[in-house]
Amino acid sequence: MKFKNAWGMLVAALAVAVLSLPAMAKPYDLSVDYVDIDTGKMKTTGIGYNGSSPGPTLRFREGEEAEIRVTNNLDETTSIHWHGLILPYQMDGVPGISFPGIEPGQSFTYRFPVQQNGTYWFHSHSGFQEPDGAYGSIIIEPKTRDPFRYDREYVVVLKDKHPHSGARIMRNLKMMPDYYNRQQRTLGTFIDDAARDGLSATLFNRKAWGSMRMMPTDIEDIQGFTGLINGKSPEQNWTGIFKPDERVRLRFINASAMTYFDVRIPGLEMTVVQADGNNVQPVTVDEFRIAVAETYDVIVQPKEDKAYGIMAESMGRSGYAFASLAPREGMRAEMPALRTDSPLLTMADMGMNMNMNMDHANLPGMTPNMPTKLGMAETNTTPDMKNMKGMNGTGKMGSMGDMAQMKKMGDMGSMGDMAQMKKMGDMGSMMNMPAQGNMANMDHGNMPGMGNMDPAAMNMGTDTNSDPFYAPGSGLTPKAANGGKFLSYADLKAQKPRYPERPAMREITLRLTGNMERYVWSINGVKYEDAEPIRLKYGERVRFTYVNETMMAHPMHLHGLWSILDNGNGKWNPVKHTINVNPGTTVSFETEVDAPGQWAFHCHLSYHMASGMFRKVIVEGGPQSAQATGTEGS
Ligand SMILES: [Cu+2]
Repeated sequence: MKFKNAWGMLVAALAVAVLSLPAMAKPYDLSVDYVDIDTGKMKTTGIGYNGSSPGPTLRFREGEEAEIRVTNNLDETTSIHWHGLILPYQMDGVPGISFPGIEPGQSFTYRFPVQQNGTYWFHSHSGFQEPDGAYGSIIIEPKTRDPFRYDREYVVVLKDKHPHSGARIMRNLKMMPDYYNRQQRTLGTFIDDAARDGLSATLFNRKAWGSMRMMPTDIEDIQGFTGLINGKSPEQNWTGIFKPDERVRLRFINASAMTYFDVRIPGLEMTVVQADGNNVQPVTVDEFRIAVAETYDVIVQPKEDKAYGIMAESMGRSGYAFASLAPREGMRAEMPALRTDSPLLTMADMGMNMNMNMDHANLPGMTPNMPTKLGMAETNTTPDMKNMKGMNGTGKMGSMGDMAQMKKMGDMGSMGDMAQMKKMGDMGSMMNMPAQGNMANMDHGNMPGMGNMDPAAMNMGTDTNSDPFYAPGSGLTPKAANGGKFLSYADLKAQKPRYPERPAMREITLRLTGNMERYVWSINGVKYEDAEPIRLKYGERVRFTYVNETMMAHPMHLHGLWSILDNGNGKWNPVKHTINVNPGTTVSFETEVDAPGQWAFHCHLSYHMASGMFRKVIVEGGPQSAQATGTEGS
C-alpha cells in the first residue's frame, strides 16, 4: 500500500515534470552555403541554406524548445537572426551584439523556447549575405487553434534579387548614390510635368529636389532587380495549387533587401488575418503594401477553376514579382498589365507643406504673371523633345544635382530669348503660351509669385489622402489597382492585446536622417559607429517616436522587444516587429521592455542599415541570468 502510494506520487511527479518541460522540437540542421541562383535571365552565385536560396521553411509549435544547428561552409563569418522571434538575446544572431558570429568551418547551435506563433522569417545578419540570398521562412503553429479557418497554406516569400552582389552594390552607392536609380527624370518628363502642373510649379519642384540632392523618383534607390516569389522569377512562375472553394492562407514575407511591394491577386479579395506574426482582426482588402521585413497573412478563397495571379509590383514600379495560384500544376495566370503610373515624391514627402513659408527669393523663373497652367498642345510634338540634349548639353536635365544647373532651368523658364526656345525643340509651340510677352517679362531674380501657385499643380492635396500614415499629398499614398480597398496601418487592430494597456513612462524621439549625397543614413544625424547605445530599463514601457526627415520610407526593426504601433486603436493597437515610417511622417510605437540583454535596432533596408541607420539597445536590469554582459560592438 505504502509502496503503491509512493509509486503513485512518483508517477504524478514525473507527469508534472514532463508536462512542465517544454517538448523538444525536431532539431534542425542548417548549412550556410554558396549556391547558384538562377532566375532564368540571371545566373549568379549567392548564399543560401542547405544548398538553396531561399532556405527551407522551419516549422515549430508554440511551447516547444527550438534547436537549430548552423554550420558555416562559407569562407567568411556568418550568422542567423530569427526575425521577430522573442528569445534570449544571445540567440538573436547579430554579430557584435548577441554573439561573435559563426566562423568559417564552425557550427553554432541556437536553442530557445518558442513563445509565440505565426509567420516569421530568418536571415543572415552578416555583411550583405541576406541580399545575396541568405533567407528562409518560419511557421510556428499555435498552441491552441487559430481564430480563423483555412484549408491549406503557402509561404509566399518576396525578394528583390539583384545581379550585383550586395557588397558591390554598397560600393557603387558610396561612390555614386544614384548609381542604381534608373528612373531618372528626363527633359521629356519635364515637359510633361510643365504641361500638367504648369511651368512654374515644375521649375519650383525641380529646384527643390535639386537642393535636396534627390529626385522625385528616389523611391527605390536600388533598381534593376528581379522580383522573386519563393525563389522563382515571374517567368519561372511559382505555383500554389488549390481546389476551388478552398480557403487558402498565404503567408507573405518580404525578405527583400530594399524593395516594398504592392501585392494583389486580381479577381480575389484578401482577408488580412495576421501582421508580423500577430493575429489581427480580419480586414478584407484588394491590395496591400508590404514593407521590407514585414509579414502579412491573408486568406483567399478562389472559387473558379482557373489560375489566379499573385502580382507584387514594387512601390516605385521599377520591378515586380509574379506567381500563380492554380487548380492544377503547369497553369499560369494571366499577368495584369504593369502599372505605369510610377509614383513621384512630392513636396509633402520632403516634409514640406505648401502652407509653410518657403524661401521664395531663390526660386528662379517665376513671376506673378506666370501662368501656372500652360496648356499643352497636341502631344504629337513630344517625339521632338526626345532629341533634345538638355539645356546645358548634358542631356541629363533630370539629374539636376545643383543650383547652377537649376539656374539654367530657370533661364529656360524665363526664356527672355525665344530664339533659344525655338532651338529647344520648338517648345513655344508645344506650350500654347498665352503671349510671348509674358515670357519676356519674367524676372527670375525674385519670386513674389509663389502665393499664386496652384497647390493642385504641386501635387499637393490633389487627391483625398485616406491613409494617415502618409504625409498629406504624398506621392507614395497607394491606390488599389481596381479602385478598391488598399490596406492601411490604420486598419490593423490586434486580435487579442498582447500587453495590458498602460501609459508609457518616457518617450524617446528618433529622427530618421540621411545624406543622400554621401549615401549616409543615420538616426538623429549620427551614424551607428559614432552613436551611444540607447539604454532602456527592464520593466519600463517606453514610447518611441520616429520623425522621418528623409524622403525615403524606412522599415524600422527593433530586435527582442515587440513594437506596439500607435495607430489610434488604443488597447487594440497592433503588435509588430517592423514599423514602416513614410517620408514626411511621424510615427510612434510603444514597447514593454520585457527582455533583458542587448539588441539591434535598425532600418531594415540593407544598404541603409549598413551605412549607419542602426543603434544598439541595451536593456538594463531584469533577470540576472539573462543580463547583458558584453560591451562588444558600439
Ligand atoms: Cu532606411
